[in-house]
Amino acid sequence: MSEADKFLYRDGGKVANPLDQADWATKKLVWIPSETLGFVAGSVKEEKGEECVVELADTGKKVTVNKDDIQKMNPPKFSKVEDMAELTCLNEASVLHNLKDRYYSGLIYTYSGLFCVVINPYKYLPIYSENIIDMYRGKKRHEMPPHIYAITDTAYRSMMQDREDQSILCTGESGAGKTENTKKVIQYLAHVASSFKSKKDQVMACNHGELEKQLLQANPILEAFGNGKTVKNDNSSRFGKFIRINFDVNGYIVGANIETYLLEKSRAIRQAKDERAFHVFYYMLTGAGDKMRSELCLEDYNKYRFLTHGNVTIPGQQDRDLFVETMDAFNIMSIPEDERIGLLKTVSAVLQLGNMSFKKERNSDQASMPDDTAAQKVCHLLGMNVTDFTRAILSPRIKVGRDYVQKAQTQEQAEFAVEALAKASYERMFRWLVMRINKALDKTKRQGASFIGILDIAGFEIFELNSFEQLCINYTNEKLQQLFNHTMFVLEQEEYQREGIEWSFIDFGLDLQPCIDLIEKHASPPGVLALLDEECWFPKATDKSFVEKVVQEQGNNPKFQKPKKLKDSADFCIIHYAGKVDYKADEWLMKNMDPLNDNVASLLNQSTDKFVSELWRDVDRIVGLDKVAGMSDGGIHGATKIRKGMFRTVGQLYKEQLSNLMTTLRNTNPNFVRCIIPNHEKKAGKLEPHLVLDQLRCNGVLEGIRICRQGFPNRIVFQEFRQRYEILTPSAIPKGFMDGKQACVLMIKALELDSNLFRIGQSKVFFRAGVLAHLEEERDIKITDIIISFQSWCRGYV
Ligand code: AD9
Ligand code: MG
Repeated sequence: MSEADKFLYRDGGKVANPLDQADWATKKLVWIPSETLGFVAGSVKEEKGEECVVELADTGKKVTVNKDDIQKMNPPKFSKVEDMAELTCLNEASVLHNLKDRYYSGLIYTYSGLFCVVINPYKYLPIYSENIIDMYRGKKRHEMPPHIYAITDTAYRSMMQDREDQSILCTGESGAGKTENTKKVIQYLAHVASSFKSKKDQVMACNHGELEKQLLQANPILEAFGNGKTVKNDNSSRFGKFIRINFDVNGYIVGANIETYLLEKSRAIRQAKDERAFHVFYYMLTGAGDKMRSELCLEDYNKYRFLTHGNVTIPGQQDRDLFVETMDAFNIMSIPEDERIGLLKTVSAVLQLGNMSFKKERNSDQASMPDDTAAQKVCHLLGMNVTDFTRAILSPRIKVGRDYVQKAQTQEQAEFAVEALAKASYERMFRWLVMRINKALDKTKRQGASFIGILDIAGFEIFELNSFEQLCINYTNEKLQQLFNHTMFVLEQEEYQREGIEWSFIDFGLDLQPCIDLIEKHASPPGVLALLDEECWFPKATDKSFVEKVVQEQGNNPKFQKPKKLKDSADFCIIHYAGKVDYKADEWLMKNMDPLNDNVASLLNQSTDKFVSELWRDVDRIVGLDKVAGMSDGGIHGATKIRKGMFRTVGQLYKEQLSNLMTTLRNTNPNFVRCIIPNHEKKAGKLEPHLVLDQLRCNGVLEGIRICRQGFPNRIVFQEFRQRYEILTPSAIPKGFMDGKQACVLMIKALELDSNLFRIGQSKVFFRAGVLAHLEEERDIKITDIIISFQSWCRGYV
């Protein structure tokens, strides 16, 4: 047995001991809810109407519980089962128990029907080497233990065989392992696709090698600029991404493309306690040599106001080395020196913007800037004239009616403008970087025959109070869950049709539509995002007037709940499929408008620095309108009347991006990977049951089981059914040969099952949830009887 095997195979696939099996049947083992452990095992001693007396397995204590709270335990042969869809007793307790059992044995991947569930091990496991990749290559899912490689290989093979585009969707809460698993998918594909090299194909192979290297290097670059330390994860992705890898008809990678979503740009200017800004800030400040330091006007950590907590380090991480690695990655990506410096200058300028400080003038509300050292540095880095820049911040030209007037700003407005500028610069730089990476990854310009897309995006977020960012991410997850439910519905339906059985399966995807409508519907009545947009166009609107509109339009929507009149409490509540979420609408108008001082934007557009002017190239499209949002009177920092249709809100842009993503995903065969965080202490070998249960609820695994139970979740091929259960119907089948289906029909008749409990298909018998478990129990009782009589026969014989 290799070192990796024990992290892949369950106890060498041991067959359950028949005595254990008998024990399970006679003791009537069940799970009952426990506050600390999720569920505890017990044995049913007595049944009294709606209640049962259960003896707890660990303490021997007897408790009385309601029958509805009891969940049946699976027979021991299902111990650490690789696909939980096979469980005869398909319930929450068994799913949790199985995941936990496997996790404590070092088995982090488990299937649950269409899902692959993975629990973060928080330690190195030897299961990601090239040897392991080779083991998984070309194997069918059931031939190998569960693994992200198995999912990837299945996707790759289906793509090659059926010419159908594929997607792999990783979701989960922060720190659950989405990004790590995404990287493994790419590692697998890069390895498998480049192994196609043949001697005569060397020129191509060479190109492929380079492309794959670049593909693998895209991640460290994106992580340097888009990840940061949070309290939950030292390497938390502060953006979502969809990586699309294109393949030609031979299975070679011909190119790739990355789309990113919702970068948390506010991290560039402010960080919570124990958190960091984006990694690149620290890499740059620690790693830059003297020459670069002066070129970039770098200062000490504690000189920057935007680095809220100075130099926060990450245990075990060398920012200096990572700076070198990032620069190497740029090299491999063929991003030349001048572009690298351009990027870093922008990073430095973002930091420097935070050091511009304003004061209120003594005799008026006007802001002044007593010291322009920081402004000079900003202008040096960004190629602007410092007088123009200062004027643009302190007294920009604003359109009033048909004329432009110069409007002095208050201290608050000037500070706001600078922060908005810093965030916008960082975001634009990130977008440019993604564009640049895409240019490198797509240089063959060859349209692939088909693709595999990998989505790494945050799962449902339910905090005490939730803001606009959570609404966007929860809206995304609502749509992804709808896709899952619908896929499951389609696949089940196809299976039932193939087997020619009667069915009336409901499309549970439809269940989610009311909540999705509540968020995204355009009109009659308009949803939350549309109402937010409407308020943004409305002069003098406030977050409060927005909430009033939502309540007015959606107050009676069953997925919506009005605010409770409590201080500091939520403004409204949306009933997402993962649970009730309280939203607080503070700053939503501002977040949705994302206003920017267009005077500064125009200066940047005309920057003497080629890189900077390119970042702001499109600026004419968003400014020069009446938008001068931001900085005049009234409303949200005075968005003066804005011409509708010219300016796009954050909500609108995201809705459109998500809609494109969903269209792409709907045209693929989706593979769902649910990442689970086992505890919030980043500890290996510790699983908190309730934390895991909550996630199973949010990520649809439990919902999947509920849906399964509406149909015929257990299915068994005729031959196996006969082999296993003929013992229950010894005289049903006449001697001699009999066709499998016919034999099953006779057996089922002899079992006297209600006709609603089963369907007989072309190759399998289908059962409602729990029926097979019952047959299994009966079989065990029969076997126990046989064993007991055999034992007494032996004794008599002796
Ligand atoms: V976030 O939403 O971006 O904050 P992710 O992406 O879900 O989050 P990530 O993949 O970054 O989480 O994993 C968090 C940490 O858990 C990693 O930095 C690793 O230290 C650890 N981890 C996750 N998966 C594995 C694994 N399969 N093997 C070993 C792992 N360590
Ligand atoms: Mg991540």
